[in-house]
Amino acid sequence: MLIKKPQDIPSSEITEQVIYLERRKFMTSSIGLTAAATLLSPQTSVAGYGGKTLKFTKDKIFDRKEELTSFDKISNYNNYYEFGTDKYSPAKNAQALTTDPWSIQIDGEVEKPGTLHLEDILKQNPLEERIYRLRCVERWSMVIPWVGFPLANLIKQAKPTSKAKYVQFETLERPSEMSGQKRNVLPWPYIEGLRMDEAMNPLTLIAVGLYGEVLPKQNGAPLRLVVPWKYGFKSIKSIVKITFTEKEPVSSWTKVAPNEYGFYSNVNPDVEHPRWSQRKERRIGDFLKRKTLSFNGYAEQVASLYTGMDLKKHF
Ligand SMILES: Nc1nc2c(c(=O)[nH]1)N[C@H]1C(S)=C(S)[C@@H](COP(=O)(O)O)O[C@H]1N2
Ligand SMILES: [Mo]
Repeated sequence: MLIKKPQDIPSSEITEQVIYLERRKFMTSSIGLTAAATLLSPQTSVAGYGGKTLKFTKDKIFDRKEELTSFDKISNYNNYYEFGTDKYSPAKNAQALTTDPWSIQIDGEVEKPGTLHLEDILKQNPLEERIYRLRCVERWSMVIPWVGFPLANLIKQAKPTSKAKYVQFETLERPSEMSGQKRNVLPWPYIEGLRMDEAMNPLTLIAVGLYGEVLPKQNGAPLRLVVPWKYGFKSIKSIVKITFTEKEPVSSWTKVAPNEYGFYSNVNPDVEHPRWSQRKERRIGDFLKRKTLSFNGYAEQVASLYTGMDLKKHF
């Protein structure tokens, strides 16, 4: 479904497509991927994964020229409470999740509610690579080469009504496969939300891949949200439902601790988390901390969404 073998791809598409492998061209078939990976230092940003390869274009605008976090770190240091509350459990426990077949329910204030199958979503939404920083509220960050498509495309296809002011997202609830859901650490299913203009912003991505390959389960397969100017918890994983609403959604984190996790959750070094300062962060792999940037460095693209709002109040 996601995958086309090279022989299935018409030559016209081959000239258009930019495969992630371009970046690691030096690792050609003469030297096996695993063998090559072991020759490189742990700091080198390459995938060593062998997952199914995706077909996508690459937008130069989003190549930040920052060192990418390695595939190994991105896929072994995760927050995904459905699979355990520590960072190392999801890589192990998420493998139990069935991600195929997968469908998403679209409902609420839309002209075209219904159930969309992942295959159809992917047929209608061409993929591109976006390199984004992810800043977790817990003060660590990564630079991640996602593969996905703008959420705006999907929203336009659903045709929201004039009453649709917000978008609510829901993760799968399946305790038989999601072992963490047997504990009440969060209200399940995991819920997140965006204001309509945030959801429509061209930066807002639905990711289905990482390092050119199908998203690992621990990173939210088969599809997850990525909102790079907000704290990581906004980027909800394994989405099964998108609801358009008139009222502001209440996220799982807001339900648990409204004083710590507000609706907006913009990366803002000037607003302290009640238990710690947000001025600095540690890029995974670095020893020294770095300054956290306003809107995680995306102020130019998104600051105007919040003109006139007091972001200390609307944290
Ligand atoms: N369904 C779901 N989505 C989730 C979470 C979660 O626990 N459950 N954790 C969030 C948090 S706190 C972060 S920092 C990011 C981490 O994404 P990553 O593991 O791909 O880096 O996922 C977010 N999405
Ligand atoms: Mo997070």
